[in-house]
Amino acid sequence: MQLPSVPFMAERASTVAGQYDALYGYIAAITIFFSGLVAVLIFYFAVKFRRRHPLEIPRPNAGSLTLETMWTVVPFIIAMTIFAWGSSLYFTLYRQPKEAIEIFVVGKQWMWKFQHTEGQREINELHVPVGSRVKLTMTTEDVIHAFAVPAFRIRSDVVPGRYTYAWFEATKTGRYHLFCTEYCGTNHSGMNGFVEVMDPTAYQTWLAGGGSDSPAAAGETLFQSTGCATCHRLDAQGRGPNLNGVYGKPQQLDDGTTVTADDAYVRESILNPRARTVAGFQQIMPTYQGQLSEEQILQLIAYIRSLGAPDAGATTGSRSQTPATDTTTGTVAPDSQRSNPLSPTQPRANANSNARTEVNATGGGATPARTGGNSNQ
Ligand code: HEC
Ligand SMILES: [Cu+2]
Repeated sequence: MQLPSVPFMAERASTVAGQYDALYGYIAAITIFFSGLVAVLIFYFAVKFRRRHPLEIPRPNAGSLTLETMWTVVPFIIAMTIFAWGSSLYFTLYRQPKEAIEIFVVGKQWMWKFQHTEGQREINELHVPVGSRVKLTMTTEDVIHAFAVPAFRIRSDVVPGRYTYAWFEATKTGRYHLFCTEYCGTNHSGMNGFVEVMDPTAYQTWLAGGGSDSPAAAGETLFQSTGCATCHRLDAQGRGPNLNGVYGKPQQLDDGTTVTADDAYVRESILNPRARTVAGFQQIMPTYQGQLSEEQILQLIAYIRSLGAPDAGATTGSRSQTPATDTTTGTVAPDSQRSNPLSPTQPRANANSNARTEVNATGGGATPARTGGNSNQ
């Protein structure tokens, strides 16, 4: 269905934009209808039931079961349609597709840094192809930010010490505003930029136009240079577990539980290795808290992910076009989108201390790091 375009509203340039606006329009229409109805009835009743005589006494009102049932059942049904429609759209928006172009996003007072799987890096400018799904893995070096592209109808908080995700599929080439939509200090209003949606061939040309190491390759270099490789050898001889094929798989811990080695788990292993210990190993891994930037941690994750992954080529190398099957509405494990599926307190505490040092170092002033109350998650 083609929706009318509304003045002052952002363009619709993604696959979800139309659905989003339809729901929004539905809720707005209900609100306008009932507000109008109440306003009209106020006047109508005021006239109809006005006091006509100084001594008039109104007739007693015995109530009406029919009326009462109606004003209970009708709003209930309306509220449930909003709920059902809203949750189905919510799952479309917040379940991440399995097959997508992956981009790392790091927010920082006051800029957005992007890194593509091929290695291209950009600041406040994001190039993507039209007609492909793009998945953003986001975190921040300092305070809470929020990443929003109104034309795509996406918005997600970006929280220190956590990974949050967003995805979109652009439907029109063009240049679209991106914003930080969470007050994050003095220059918050300047923390914006553009998403440049290109046609696929232009995008390929752009990608080919130089760039540094891919995140996975940069991660491999870091893995050697920061000494991870001395313990994590790719044979059984190391003092740490062999990380081959670990990513995405359940890990047996020494307390008998298992966890899935997702982004949050690998991040925690690096910054807070004592939080969880792999069964059969000693707690000898040092913490890398304060020694690695958020981008470096993302690079290490990309490298660990590429190790022995069955589809390593697909996740770290080639760009996948929109898959034929709809992976956004299937049975995608929601684990990776839960805000912090593993340990709700540990990583955040670490990240906060990180944020403080970062802020002092840059002399940044206001850092209203909001805690808790993350309405998006
Ligand atoms: C001194 C040796 C040592 C160094 C250096 C070291 N690790 Fe570890 N690492 C370990 C040990 C031992 C474990 C298992 C015990 C635990 O979980 O704490 C481990 C666990 C891990 C795990 C979880 C593995 C699993 O199977 O679930 C990851 C991921 C990891 N390390 C990544 C890194 C990265 C990345 C670096 C470098 C930034 C690094 N390690 C440096 C010894 C080390
Ligand atoms: Cu911001």
